Amino acid sequence: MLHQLKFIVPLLATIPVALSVSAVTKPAAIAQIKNAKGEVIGTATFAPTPQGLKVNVQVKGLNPGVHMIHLHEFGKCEPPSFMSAGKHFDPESSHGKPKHGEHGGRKPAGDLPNLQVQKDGTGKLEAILPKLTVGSDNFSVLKQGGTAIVIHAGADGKSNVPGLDYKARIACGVVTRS
Ligand SMILES: [Cu+2]
Repeated sequence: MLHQLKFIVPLLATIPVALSVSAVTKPAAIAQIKNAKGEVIGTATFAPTPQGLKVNVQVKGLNPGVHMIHLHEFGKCEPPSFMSAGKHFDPESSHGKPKHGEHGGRKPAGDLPNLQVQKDGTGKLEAILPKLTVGSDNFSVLKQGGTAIVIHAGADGKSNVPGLDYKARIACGVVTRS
């Protein structure tokens, strides 16, 4: 028994090192973002870092202005409304209902900072979502049922798309393992 342990203990000690190296280098998930016509207008990539899940978004062909962008709770993007993606991805909400407002004053774990789209229709965003993962847990963007990244018509009550409410969904991408 003691003889066997001598081999097992050094083996266990090397595992955390191997895990942390692969976590930094691998972009583990990707989403192809499509508009309501089904055209690909950008991508989002997801890479685990020691600080959390790093999200990189690149889009083109959108109306200039400030747009809300979030991860939503289902990996389903059915145009043109994209309501199939469900509500915001908020894995902490299962631990009790919010008391005030939409999320009880707390930001859902899958909410990103607003996306600024330039005059030429392109936009870029890099952000870290500290609570999210690419594992098999409830906080994973690859959880059972999936998640989707959704871009809205505007932000802060102001729409950039004539005829659409600022909350309307104008683009959506299902997050998949890369
Ligand atoms: Cu949203």
